[in-house]
Amino acid sequence: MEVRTIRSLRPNVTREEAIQTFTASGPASLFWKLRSGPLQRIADAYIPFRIYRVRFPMSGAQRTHLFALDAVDGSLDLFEFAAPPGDAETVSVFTRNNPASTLSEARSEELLRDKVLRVIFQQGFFKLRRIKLETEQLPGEIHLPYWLGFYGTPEDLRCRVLDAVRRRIEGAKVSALFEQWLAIQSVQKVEKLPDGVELTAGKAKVRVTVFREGLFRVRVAPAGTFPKDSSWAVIEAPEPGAIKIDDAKDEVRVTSGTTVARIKKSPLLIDFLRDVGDVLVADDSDLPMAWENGRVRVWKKMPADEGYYGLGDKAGPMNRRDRSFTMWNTDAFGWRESTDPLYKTIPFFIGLRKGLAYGIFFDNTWRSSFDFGKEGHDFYSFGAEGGEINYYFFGGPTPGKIVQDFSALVGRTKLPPLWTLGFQQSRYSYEPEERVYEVAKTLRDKKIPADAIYLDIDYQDGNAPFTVDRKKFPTFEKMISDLRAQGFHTVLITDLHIKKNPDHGYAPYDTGVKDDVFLKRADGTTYVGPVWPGDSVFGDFTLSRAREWWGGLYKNFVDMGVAGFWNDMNEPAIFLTSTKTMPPDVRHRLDDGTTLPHLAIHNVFGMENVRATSEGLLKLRPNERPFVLTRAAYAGTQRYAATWTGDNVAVWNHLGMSTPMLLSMGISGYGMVGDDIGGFAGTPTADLLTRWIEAGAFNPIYRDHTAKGTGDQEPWVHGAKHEAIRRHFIEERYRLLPYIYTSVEEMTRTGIPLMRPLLLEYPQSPEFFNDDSEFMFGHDLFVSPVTTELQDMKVIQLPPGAWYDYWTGEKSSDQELKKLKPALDEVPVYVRAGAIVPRQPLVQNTGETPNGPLGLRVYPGPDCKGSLYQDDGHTLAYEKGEFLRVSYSCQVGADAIRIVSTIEKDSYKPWWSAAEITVFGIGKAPKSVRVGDATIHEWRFDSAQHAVVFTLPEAKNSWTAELIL
Ligand code: MIG
Repeated sequence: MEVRTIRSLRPNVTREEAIQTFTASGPASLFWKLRSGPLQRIADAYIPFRIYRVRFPMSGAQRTHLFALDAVDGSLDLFEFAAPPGDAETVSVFTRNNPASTLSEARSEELLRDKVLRVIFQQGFFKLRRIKLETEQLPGEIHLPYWLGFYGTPEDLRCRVLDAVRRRIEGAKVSALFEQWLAIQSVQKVEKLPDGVELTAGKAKVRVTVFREGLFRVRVAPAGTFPKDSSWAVIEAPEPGAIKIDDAKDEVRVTSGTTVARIKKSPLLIDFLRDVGDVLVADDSDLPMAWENGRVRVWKKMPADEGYYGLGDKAGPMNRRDRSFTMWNTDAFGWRESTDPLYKTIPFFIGLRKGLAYGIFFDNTWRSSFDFGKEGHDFYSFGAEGGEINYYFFGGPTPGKIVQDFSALVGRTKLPPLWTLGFQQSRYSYEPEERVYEVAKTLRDKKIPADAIYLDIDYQDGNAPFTVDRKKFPTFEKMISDLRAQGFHTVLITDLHIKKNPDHGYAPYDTGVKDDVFLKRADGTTYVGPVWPGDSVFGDFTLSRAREWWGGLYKNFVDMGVAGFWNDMNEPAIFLTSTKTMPPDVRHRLDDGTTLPHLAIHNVFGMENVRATSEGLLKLRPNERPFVLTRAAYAGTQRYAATWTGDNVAVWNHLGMSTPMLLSMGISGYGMVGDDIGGFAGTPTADLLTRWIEAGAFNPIYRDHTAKGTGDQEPWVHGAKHEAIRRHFIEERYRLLPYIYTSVEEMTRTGIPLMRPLLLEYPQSPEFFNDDSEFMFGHDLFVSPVTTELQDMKVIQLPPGAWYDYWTGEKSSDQELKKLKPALDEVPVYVRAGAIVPRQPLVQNTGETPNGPLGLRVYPGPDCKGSLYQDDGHTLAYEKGEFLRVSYSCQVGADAIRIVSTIEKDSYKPWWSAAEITVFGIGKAPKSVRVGDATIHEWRFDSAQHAVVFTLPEAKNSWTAELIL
């Protein structure tokens, strides 16, 4: 029999129905009976709680699994004993709401139950007065296919087990809780606005307006009054352009460009369509928009073939379908696939079917949630615990256009300093001073290129931000300038918590008190919370003057020549409290004199913190590009800071998870992103660190970082063989910098990230939509990092078109299936036929002038082109037009290949004047090589690489070269 998932939020189910469905649900003698809290008002809720022994046929191992019904979203969740009960074992919990790390050990089933209960209830979803737990060991033994025991990430495992269980449980019919949602009613009145329509439905008003062509906005005021319009994310002003409104009896249509909003009147339902008729997304007629007690929610139909991509740093597969997520910025040490929420809130996603794409940005900063099919199979939903129904709809039509439009709406990454694209070395913590010098020297002695060294919290005096521990760092200023002289940029951590340290001449505290910029509670007292320095106070970052105060704190470090700053813990993370953050009665002040509760500001607090840092640095060094690294973010934070994915773990699975997470960040507008190379928690094995350094060479931010107490993790730690491989990939990164920097500059103008999921480049090829392990690095490189220690065959399906092997130059045929066993020193990388890739001679850091010609690798193919952007790499002179831009193209004829270089802008003098050109895919030596009108003789044919190589001594002006075949 079928396990019915629940429309728990469906407005029209009665309490009686609910209870009935539940009691009819088969062998439900195991349950938790929940009463009280928000649930008691509605219905008694039962959570079936069942234990199964699962046998894995291949190993013969038995495991005990426990399935529970999650009363929040009505899903089945799996709790797994990793070893048979009785032993000292690990318990893994795969559920939506439980940070798995809180359940790391349990010795018996009793303990497990106890812990599960505690964890679920600690999440604050239920406030229980009484829990009744009845248990019975079910005799059932489920046989699951062998792969469950061996392959697959926990998230995979979870999905598959759930599937298996859904198919096997007899008579189980589950249903859960119903809240009294008030659904929107029928439209009584339609008013035309200059940019759209305002609809009256009962007491509620709904505005459907056009923001930009093909970009709509929906706002709902349940009681009929729209609050003041404001957003932390949106930076564009509306420019609706031409719109068309058709008000018919049953529906109103608002058309902008080729996108139509169709509002059905009874009840009010909003659909978005292409003007040719394709429905992009439609409200579910059983589930109109609704609200309850301050909460708001929107449901949409979920076609069987639609996937959902985006949502920022959510873990697990890029396609969010069949999962649900919470947005509540959280310090999530040692997160895994199932951990949610994580550090960031980017409430934006793309819905994608073959040939049809749209985007939705739910601009609501409260704790919000997105459910893509856990609640029901044919609808999805999003909503928040407070605030407005306020979402933007992007009509696309392509995923690329949606990413462009979304990133324009919330702001794009600013051009970063070039050094931040180099290799960065970090750990928690390099101390004392001698160790920092030693790490820097070793990198240089071993000729491992690097640009940055990070100092984590231990350089500070008692962990108080903006101080220096002079015992460990007696000549701190000299160290910074010595490092600088060796080509290292120093990045200092400066967390947002200010030590509560009155009467000690601690300026950050004293000036903050004097300026009244610290956060207060509802009763007017300053909020004090324990973090690294002990009792701490916090800037009220939603106030301009608090941001200015904070920005000014950087003066001393900036004067010392510190290059960049790292704002950690800004979720905000608070110790010794079960919520891990500030209490809800903290009041955030706004410039207009009003305040907002923490629940409304929590998710943007980190963003306003790094905004203060970035704006402060710009003020202190007006002609330098700031570099700030943040952990927490809301949509749009890329305007102020780069980011990383927080505290990952030094295990293979995390290396695998890094790709879909970084890709998801990229399509969520956040392109300057990396993860802790090698893993933060734990110590990587030699092979793992090597593979991670290989993969990281093709990530936007390339930073090796690890936790306190772990083994050393610098590239040289595992002996000569590993060191050589790692050096090789770091060197390749540096050789590719002209291509990388050009792609990053493109990202600042278009929002298209450096690291791109295949769906962005191939939206007509659904077979690539869910590719979580491969990606495009820039427009032309296809990268397939090795993220497993298994020696299995790696099968790579190349995307449409012909490709060249990046390492050997060998050309593959169209749509070739590659079957490879990459050795430890190999990463499959392919170049699109039709690419021209600029490169440079090796340097040890980006401050070093490359010695030699610009490299141009030409890969003949259709639509053959490339470009190069260069500037001084660190000032804002580029904003005044001081840059070089060159575009390249090639035409492939039957008996000639022509390569053209066109200078588009030459207001910056690059380091090169010569260019070395390598043309791949040439079967035999050409008859001649011509540059302009002249035939040249200095060229060579590389028969192994099927390439012709020649140098243009003067390549700074536009030129044309031709291979006569
Ligand atoms: O609670 O500053 O994610 O990168 O090394 C730990 C010490 C605080 C967490 C960050 C990590 C950093 C560490 N921090």
